[in-house]
Amino acid sequence: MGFLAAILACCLGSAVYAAEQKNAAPQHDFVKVKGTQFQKSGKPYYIAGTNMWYAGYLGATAKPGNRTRLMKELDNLKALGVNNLRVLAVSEKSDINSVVKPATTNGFGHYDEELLKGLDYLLAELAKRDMTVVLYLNNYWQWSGGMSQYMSWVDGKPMQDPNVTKDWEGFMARSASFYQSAKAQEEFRKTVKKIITRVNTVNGKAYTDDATIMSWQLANEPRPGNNSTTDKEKKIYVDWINGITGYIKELDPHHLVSTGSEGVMGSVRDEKLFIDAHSGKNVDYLTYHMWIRNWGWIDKTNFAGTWDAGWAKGKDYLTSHIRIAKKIGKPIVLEEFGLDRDGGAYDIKSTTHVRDQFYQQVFDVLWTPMQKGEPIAGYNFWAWNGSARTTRANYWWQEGDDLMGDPPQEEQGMYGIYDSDASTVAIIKAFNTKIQSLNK
Ligand code: IFL
Repeated sequence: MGFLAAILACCLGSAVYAAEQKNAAPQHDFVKVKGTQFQKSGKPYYIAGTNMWYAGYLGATAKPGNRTRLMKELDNLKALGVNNLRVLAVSEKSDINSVVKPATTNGFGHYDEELLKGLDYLLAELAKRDMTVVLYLNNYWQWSGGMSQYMSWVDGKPMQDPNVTKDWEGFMARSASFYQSAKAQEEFRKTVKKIITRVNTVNGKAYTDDATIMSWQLANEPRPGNNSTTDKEKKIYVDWINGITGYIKELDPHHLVSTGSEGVMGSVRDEKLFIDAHSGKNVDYLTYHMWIRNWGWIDKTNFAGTWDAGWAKGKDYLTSHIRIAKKIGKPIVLEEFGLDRDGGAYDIKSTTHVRDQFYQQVFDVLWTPMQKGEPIAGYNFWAWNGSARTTRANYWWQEGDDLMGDPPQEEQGMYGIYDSDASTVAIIKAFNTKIQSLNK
């Protein structure tokens, strides 16, 4: 204990001081941005990560919690060299089919404490394994309620399931109306505050002091609107990002803040908008996602015939965003990408030859700039299904089923990696070993 600390201990009372010391993470343990890279404990910190949106759910004591499974999954991921998870922090209750049930928030101000304790448990278990987590606080898509459920609570109109209506344009406009709703923003800020200022019931740490949290993320894939987004709506979106990131930094100045954006494709294909959305002083790094099949660049029923042209676009998307990050002078993380099993099958027994090739090619593209110290700071694949299994003949999730990386708005087994997908897992492990060699 230094001289100043000794005086403090004397003046504050040693018990209080000791408690504060226990809770306060030393500054250098937080993941920080240095130039266009991350650092942790004074060393480079490249992300070798996965998406596991449901990891907090598994931490709950009662169903859908499954702590035994959670620990097994974390051990498996650790053994694969995974050092970071991207996880949903909070969900909103909705009655439509494609939304996960139960939810953290059951109407404005009504939180499910058991699910929040699940998040506490997850953080405590990640800390034991020296892993970090990106926690997103909302969702542009419906599978966790998200922005459109906020709007339903605001105006009382029922949430529309775009899986049923097929009106994705209408759905996106509804989600984006969230940015303009004073009531939705007021309630969102309350929830953000509730989560960020929480004290972990498992290990006693204030979330604000917990270096296990790498970043607060505004939402999963926030977009400015649908394909008819106006300039005015683009400005509203950028203003929203600047406002809410500033609010988060006021609550918690130590943690990084990110948007969860898909990149230019999630910015109505407007590169300037993507740049504007990530140039604010409280956005610490850029995020992007690469969805080669969702965006129609390849056809899952004709991989052979569409691969070359589709992959050319994918590769360009990967590298062009690293250039954008360089221009802005911040790190960037490829925090989602994935591909179907062969032929677009969902069955766990189907092959994954093209997916394996795709993962390898993505990793090869990332590795060269990583080695050169360019702004690409890591990746999270989408997603970890681990030991989850579906018994549904139609592959659609129902309440009570195993939770897996494929969320309830999509067929179970579509993009997620099972622990039995040995060839894909081996490719991931090999790349993670290379990445970890940089973290020294
Ligand atoms: O499941 C989807 C998820 O909502 C997302 N991006 C794409 C995933 C696969 O379609 O964030």
